[in-house]
Amino acid sequence: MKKVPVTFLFLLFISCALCSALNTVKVKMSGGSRPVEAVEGMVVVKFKSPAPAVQVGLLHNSIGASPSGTIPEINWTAVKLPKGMTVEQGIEFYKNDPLVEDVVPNVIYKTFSTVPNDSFVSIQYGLRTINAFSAWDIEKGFSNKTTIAVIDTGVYGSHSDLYSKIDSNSSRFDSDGNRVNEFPSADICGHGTQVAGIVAAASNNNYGMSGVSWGSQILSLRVFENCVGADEVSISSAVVYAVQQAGYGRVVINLSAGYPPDPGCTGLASSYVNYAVSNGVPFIAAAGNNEIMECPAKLAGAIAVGAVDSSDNVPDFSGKGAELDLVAPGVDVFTTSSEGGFTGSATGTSFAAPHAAGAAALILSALPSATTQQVRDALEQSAKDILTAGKDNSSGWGRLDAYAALSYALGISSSQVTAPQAQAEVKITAFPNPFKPSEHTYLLLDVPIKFLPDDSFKLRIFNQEGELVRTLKSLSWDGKNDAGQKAASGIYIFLLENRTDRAKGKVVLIR
Ligand SMILES: [Ca+2]
Ligand SMILES: [Ca+2]
Repeated sequence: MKKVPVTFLFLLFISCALCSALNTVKVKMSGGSRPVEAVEGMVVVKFKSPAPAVQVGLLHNSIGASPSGTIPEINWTAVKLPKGMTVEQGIEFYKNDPLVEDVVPNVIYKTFSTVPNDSFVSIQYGLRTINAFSAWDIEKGFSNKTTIAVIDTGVYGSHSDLYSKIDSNSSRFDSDGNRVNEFPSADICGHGTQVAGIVAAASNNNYGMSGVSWGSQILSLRVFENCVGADEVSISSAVVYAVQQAGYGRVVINLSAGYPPDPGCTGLASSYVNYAVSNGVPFIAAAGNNEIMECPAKLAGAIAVGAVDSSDNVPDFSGKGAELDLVAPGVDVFTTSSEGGFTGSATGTSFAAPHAAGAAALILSALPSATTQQVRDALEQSAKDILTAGKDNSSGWGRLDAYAALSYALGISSSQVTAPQAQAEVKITAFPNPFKPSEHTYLLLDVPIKFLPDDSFKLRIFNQEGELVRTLKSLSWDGKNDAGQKAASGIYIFLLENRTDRAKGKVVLIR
């Protein structure tokens, strides 16, 4: 029983985005220069050892307070204060009693990663996957101006989470290469709007989602006349236009479209890619959804991006081959939709590439003099190696890590900051144990706090035969398998992992 309140607190933070937040107050600490944020109506007391339980109980009773949980290993007791008593008054009361060694407010911890206030950030798995929260501690994209050219079906420019980000030079191009200014921009098929949200939706604006690069402008260059296809001339014109505009700062091109090479990519494709790259514009191209490397991603100058899902698995459809440079989230990605809302099902390498384009823009914002080769090296060399060791045809150099890429570009040894430390295994306890789903709705895990600031963690539950039963992103289990069926009675082993640590525990399930 003793640890339950603490566990519950963590669960509220982690798996319950819609639950009401803790009531907190600012508490002025004696000797402190500014107030600290703490839980309202609660103090945490350390009693002198040995403090007779009866006397301690009488002390609580004398003001109508009640203990709400203890942490016996370190000898602290959380105390719920009577209604109307402030935290300062509670501290004053306990501090002066001879039974008490120390008393503190229940201070609120904040994570050390950058967490924007956009309401859907918690379900944007792609941001966690690419380590965006840590990347934003280094660069949010405001240090130097950058523009991401979204060469696509257009962008729905009136979207509440995009309109402030759309550049007024946004344009459409016809098949003769003629440009028409199109501002506010419009999206004829919905695809470009989904790409645009991923690269640079308005971020930390208390609304909707967050883009990878908070500071980048979006230049919508619509090359699709209809939903069927876009022609290479209009694409070439759009590329040249994006490269030539002054006042954009450093430009990154994202092209989430292409065609199968037959026999190879056209000379025109080679020309426009080389033009962009030789003029300092990284050219990010989706690898394609037909298992092969499509054009222009196949070209050496393009940075070709394939897809992974939330578990770093490469889907069958993702373009594969020796020319693949890296992979990024591209299955069920959450992003802006051209109906004005959001979608959680954007799937395809189209939505992987913009994660890399956003990361490239962060690098250029931090390092505006970086060459396109330096941007490429940073993205590739810092990618998390997955599948077979080293570069491979299904995942290229590995899965995008925006934080590691920035660290690499800035010359901070990424091994210093991101490499997992020796994976010391920690034991975690489950409550209740045995777990009877007929009586207890959920099994709760009591985990070390180091797992919590960074919600890259994954919980996997195995049966005694070592078969994976359930994969979860929360610290509670309802006793069902991934298919939603009730797990049978038996011993289950759970394994909790984040980027640097792992913890293990056991529970008995009784039906
Ligand atoms: Ca937003
Ligand atoms: Ca690999």
